[in-house]
Amino acid sequence: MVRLSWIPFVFASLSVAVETTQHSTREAACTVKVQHKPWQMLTSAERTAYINAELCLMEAPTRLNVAGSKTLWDDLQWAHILQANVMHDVGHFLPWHRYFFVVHGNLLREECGYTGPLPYWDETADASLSDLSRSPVFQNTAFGGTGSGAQSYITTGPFASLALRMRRPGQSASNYRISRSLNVRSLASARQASLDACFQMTTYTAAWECWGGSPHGAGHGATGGLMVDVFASPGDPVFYLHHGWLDAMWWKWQTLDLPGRLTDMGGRNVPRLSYVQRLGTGLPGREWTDYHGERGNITTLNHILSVNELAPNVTVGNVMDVGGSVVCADYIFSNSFNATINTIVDGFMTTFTE
Ligand SMILES: *[C@@H]1O[C@H](CO)[C@@H](O)[C@H](O)[C@H]1NC(C)=O
Ligand SMILES: *[C@@H]1O[C@H](CO)[C@@H](O)[C@H](O)[C@H]1NC(C)=O
Ligand SMILES: *[C@@H]1O[C@H](CO)[C@@H](O)[C@H](O)[C@H]1NC(C)=O
Ligand SMILES: [Cu+2]
Repeated sequence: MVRLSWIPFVFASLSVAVETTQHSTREAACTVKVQHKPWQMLTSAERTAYINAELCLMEAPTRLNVAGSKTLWDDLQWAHILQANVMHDVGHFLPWHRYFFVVHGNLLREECGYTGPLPYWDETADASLSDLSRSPVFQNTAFGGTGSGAQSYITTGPFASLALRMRRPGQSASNYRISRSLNVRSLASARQASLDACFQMTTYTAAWECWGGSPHGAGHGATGGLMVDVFASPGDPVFYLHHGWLDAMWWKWQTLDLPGRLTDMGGRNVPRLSYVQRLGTGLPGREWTDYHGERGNITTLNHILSVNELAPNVTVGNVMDVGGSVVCADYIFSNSFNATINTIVDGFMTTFTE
């Protein structure tokens, strides 16, 4: 069973070809926006199409050809494994995971012909369930259920026999599978009180650490197993649903103060030593922290986001606007989420006027 110290982390959305050169990023315009939509709001036909597209990605041949990788699924997981000590515990945590979500969605479209919405997990809605196995996410026709046995491997759903191969930087694992340990308790940090604290932050520098704390821990902790592995969690397709939700929260926060929050960036650029010591990796090398002219220990809009060779490098500035050419998406929020947010926003509006 995988058990690692869980530290707040991040994630993200979709789009259109971006060509980068050393000095400029030329982007195609955003013409057709992709919907980022709660899994709970997808029709059953849309759910089936998404699951089938994920299964296709899990069979698609590797593009990275790194040791041990056979499929694009391995490649995506590898990009996250390799950069676990680069893009966690830092200001670019949210932008990096937004871009990772986008790249995953683009691969579904390019490689598997997927045309539907990109789902996220409305964790606030599921936080009030008595048992997480009742969630629409964890049904046998969706992502399957909890794990069992010594390894806590899942035994139900379309991904029960998925062979995973990547686990830690510098090593490939002998095949393993998705482990889970569903528990609704961890979704308490997706409840209104927890979101409330983050929505009230007035600067990105304060907000990212809040989003990277309790809300980020919610879906990772509630799914358990592989999802609490800071390196290899994208092996479980629920990872994208969870980070899509976290990204929806960040985007909702951004929209509460536009256009200012399209350029509000900050936070440390390099993880704390204590964080990387827990990971056992050491600090990221200069190739990740001091490139393309960016210097210092503060994340800026010029910071480069890389998913290895799976997609072009972009900058943090390129992904700040969900309606921009790199992400090119529309976030769809449920009625129940809107009600939660309205309560929060009304709450602090009242505070301001008192
Ligand atoms: C970066 O800044 C953070 C505080 O914001 C500090 O904890 C960390 O040690 C710094 N890292 C480096 C490499 O300067
Ligand atoms: C993307 O960024 C990474 C990290 O700085 C760098 O190593 C890589 O060479 C860049 N790739 C391209 C195509 O510029
Ligand atoms: C949620 O609120 C947004 C505007 O803030 C609105 O566009 C959307 O239609 C609402 N969602 C539902 C399901 O009513
Ligand atoms: Cu991550």
